[in-house]
Amino acid sequence: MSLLKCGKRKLDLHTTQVMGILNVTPDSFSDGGHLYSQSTLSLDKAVKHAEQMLADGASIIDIGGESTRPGAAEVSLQEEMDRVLPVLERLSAEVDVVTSIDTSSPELMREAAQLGAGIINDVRALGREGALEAAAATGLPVCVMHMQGSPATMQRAPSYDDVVAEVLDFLRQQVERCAAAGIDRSQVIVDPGFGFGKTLEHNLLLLQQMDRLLELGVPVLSGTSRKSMIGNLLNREPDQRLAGGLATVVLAVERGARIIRVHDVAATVDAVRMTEAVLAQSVGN
Ligand code: 7PM
Repeated sequence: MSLLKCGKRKLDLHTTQVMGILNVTPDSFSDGGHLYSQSTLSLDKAVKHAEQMLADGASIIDIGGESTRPGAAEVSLQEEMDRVLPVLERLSAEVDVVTSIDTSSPELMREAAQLGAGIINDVRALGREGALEAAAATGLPVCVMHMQGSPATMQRAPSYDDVVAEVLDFLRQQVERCAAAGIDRSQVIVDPGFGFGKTLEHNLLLLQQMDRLLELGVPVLSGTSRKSMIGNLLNREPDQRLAGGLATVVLAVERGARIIRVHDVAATVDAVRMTEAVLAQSVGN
């Protein structure tokens, strides 16, 4: 369960790893006349951001080109590819780090693997037509996440009888489905999907009982960074959610999460190291 084979690189999950979020947003400077519709300027900025996160202690850079914000419209495949692939190409050539690709598109999974991606991270748990087969064909580790509904509608009326049991059942089924498709169990990561079709109470309960996901025997990823579960509880805007977010990081690490997905890498790495030191300390002199 503890060594991920991310293409050319390996990732040791004996200790908790921090995944830095690299958002690649639409580019207002694009002239549309290039192979990829992104300017050198925005590419340079993305590479610099990734390098900073690496210097701050991230071991994975998560590249996402599709906004999965509640209520967001879906972006076209071409748009998503135009945002993600140039950045991935630059990072593969210039930065020594494992990249993960936040996508549900089988076409992008295949292209990204060709360009050196290390992990496939799919908030739709390989649910799109052809996604499971595409992910399996890459031979890369996959992160499967729980979501109730779709990004467009998921926050309208989230409802569960027992949210922890239902998320656990779903993730168990996804591990089996991946294994049946030829993805080694040791290369599957599960994620409860904070904020994806969950009320504040659902999110708090999932974090409180995150250790129940460990029975699946695969690494758990936790992504709470700047999310509304923090904002709603503390009444804070996204740029004021770091302290609340760090509290969730400490709790997730204590409950056995092995990958922490965040915007604020430096502060998170400190919180993770501190938490792990306390957990590892044994009685002595
Ligand atoms: C707008 C709203 C943009 C929400 C982006 C988001 C997760 C993820 C995201 C997660 C995994 C965000 C989300 N969240 N992948 N991708 N787990 N595995 O807040 O929780 O970053 S996108």
